[in-house]
Amino acid sequence: ARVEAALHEALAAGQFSLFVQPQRALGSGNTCGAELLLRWLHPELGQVSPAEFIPLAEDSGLISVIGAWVLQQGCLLAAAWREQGWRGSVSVNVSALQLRSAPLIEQVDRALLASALPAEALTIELTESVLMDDVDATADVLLALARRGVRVSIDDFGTGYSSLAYLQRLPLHELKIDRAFVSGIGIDGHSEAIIETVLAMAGTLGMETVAEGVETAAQAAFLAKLGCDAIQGYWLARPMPVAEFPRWLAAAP
Ligand code: G
Ligand code: G
Ligand code: MN
Ligand code: NA
Repeated sequence: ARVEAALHEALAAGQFSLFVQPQRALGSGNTCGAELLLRWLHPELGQVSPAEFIPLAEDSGLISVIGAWVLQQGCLLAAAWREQGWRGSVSVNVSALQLRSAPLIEQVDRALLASALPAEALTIELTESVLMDDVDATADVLLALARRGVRVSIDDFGTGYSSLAYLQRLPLHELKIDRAFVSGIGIDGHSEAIIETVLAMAGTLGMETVAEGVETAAQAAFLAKLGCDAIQGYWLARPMPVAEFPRWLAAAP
């Protein structure tokens, strides 16, 4: 109950904010996407990581309210950036409980309507475990998203257990290679082999690929050579306050 009160207050007091981390297409060099990352600046605790407070928000049921806020803000921001000429897709992370709750599709519809954002400019990121946990229920939600034209991405790919048969059956647009594998490039042959295999599989399944946690030029070069579509990570840019993104875009090649 104390946590619930704190999260309520955080929303009301405007303690939540969004950061954004750009993604670059390795072919064109364009900034093809940007992931939104929720931040909670607590007056006494300082920055609290979403890895800590999202589980608490799920337990207290507040995840739905917070998730709706992220979707609304995310779509409004994406629409504003589009207005300025940017043609990328904005990625929003969605947790297991959010996906299972009935209002997700309604929240997506409301956020798209209020922002007049084209559906393909919104990408929903789900982890593998969320996807595979209750495949039938998940499939319904993914189909509803796909019918609207919203893109769906599998986050942290390679850290969970995906059934390849389901991956093929579900309407999925993108696969994000977990940074644990990217950090092994040039160091660990197993990680490199896994990346190569995942990229080949994504190609076969017709999915786009984004490598996460790219921190060096050598990692980017390795991924480009293997045909990975896009990269995200500190090498390109650290997550930044959303207000800084237009200036970053203007300066990007
Ligand atoms: O940005 P950072 O490394 O602190 O993110 C930690 C974790 O929190 C990541 O797994 C990320 O996917 C998750 N996360 C960030 N923003 C959101 C959000 O808006 N909603 C949900 N459900 N998870 C988020
Ligand atoms: O689980 P998810 O992929 O949504 O988590 C994204 C998190 O990864 C963000 O919190 C972000 O701060 C972190 N991140 C982004 N780029 C890098 C990077 O290049 N290196 C490391 N170590 N973390 C990163
Ligand atoms: Mn993510
Ligand atoms: Na990830």
